[in-house]
Amino acid sequence: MSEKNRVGIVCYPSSGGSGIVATELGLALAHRGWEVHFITYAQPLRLQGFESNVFFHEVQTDNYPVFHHPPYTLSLAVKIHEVAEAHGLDVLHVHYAIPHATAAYLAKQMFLPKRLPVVTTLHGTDITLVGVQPAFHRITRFSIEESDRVTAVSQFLRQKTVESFGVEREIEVIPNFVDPDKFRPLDERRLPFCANRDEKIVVHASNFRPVKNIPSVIHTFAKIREAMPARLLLVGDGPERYGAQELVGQLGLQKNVHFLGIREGMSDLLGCADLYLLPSEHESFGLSALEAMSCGAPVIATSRGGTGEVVVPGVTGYLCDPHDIDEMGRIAVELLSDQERHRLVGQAARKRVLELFTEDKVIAQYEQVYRELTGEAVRS
Ligand code: GMT
Repeated sequence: MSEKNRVGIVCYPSSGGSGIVATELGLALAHRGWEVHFITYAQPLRLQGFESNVFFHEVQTDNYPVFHHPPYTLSLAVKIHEVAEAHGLDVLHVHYAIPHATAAYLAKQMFLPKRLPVVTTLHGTDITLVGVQPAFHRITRFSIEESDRVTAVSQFLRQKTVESFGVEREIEVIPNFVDPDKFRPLDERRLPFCANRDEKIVVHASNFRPVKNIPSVIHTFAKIREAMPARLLLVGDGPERYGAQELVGQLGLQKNVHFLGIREGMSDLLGCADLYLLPSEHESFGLSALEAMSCGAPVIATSRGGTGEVVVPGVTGYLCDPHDIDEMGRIAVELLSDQERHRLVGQAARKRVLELFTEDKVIAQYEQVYRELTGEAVRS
């Protein structure tokens, strides 16, 4: 490749799944020779250290007494325009519709008559919880319609977008992915600092929002704890954390539940998990469950949403009503008590990841979208 392909990536930098997918995508593209420009308000969580071909452009916004809120969308549009102009972006890929697809539209108009092709990836709550609100519905629909290409992380989310917004344009499904060399089963079971050898390790990671239904994680763990020695490791932080701590106290589980906060290095932690719990109210894909599966850890996930496209129930994991604690507790205890069954489910989970959701397979799909969109501009 004589000259590099250049992509701008807009995402939320926090621990949510959309930011993680966007960051891992950018890093993978950089490893394939792309020049990657992250544009967001803080350094993305998984963007650690210095990588060649990777640049981070911080969006700063100013406030003024007449504004009730700092106008982030406008500052983002300005930064996108600035980066596109200075670095000659071939394509701009925004993750999470609100307000990123809208800022992209503005930047694209400002860039005329030069071309700035925009790909929007829908991740889940941007459609199911935020975009559908009356205050955002019209602009979400408009921004989706105006993007040059739109992808969604599951068939479920594609369908939801069509139903909720009546959009008629094509939406392509490109699933979440993992690097299976990074997220892999450990050769030898390493115990997290806090656990004893006879204890089962149960893990949940999220942004602790109501949609994650943390009480079901804790109640299911309580069922497991009644049957065997076990620890629950909770990774992440968010508005439900205090409530979760209170519930842990009420159930007398303080010694068995650890709140680890927002962490990098999930691959190491998931490598020692015996079980991963994701009983969300709904989940458009469930990236963290995929990462656990890649590590060979069986998952019990919500049956609501797109998780059925990730987990084959009873084979590579389990899908349950997220409020059916008895059912989740029963499945967890049976699985954790049956070493052979546990091994088979973990192996099947890893196999499914290798077949369908590896970084190589999925990045190639995004590159194909960029190529189709830009014609000659993006080189193979
Ligand atoms: O729910 C989260 O963890 C955050 C949210 C986000 O947008 O940052 O995650 C959504 O995007 C992930 C990556 O595509 C998906 O794997 C999650 O399923 C999705 N969350 C929901 O649908 C609730």
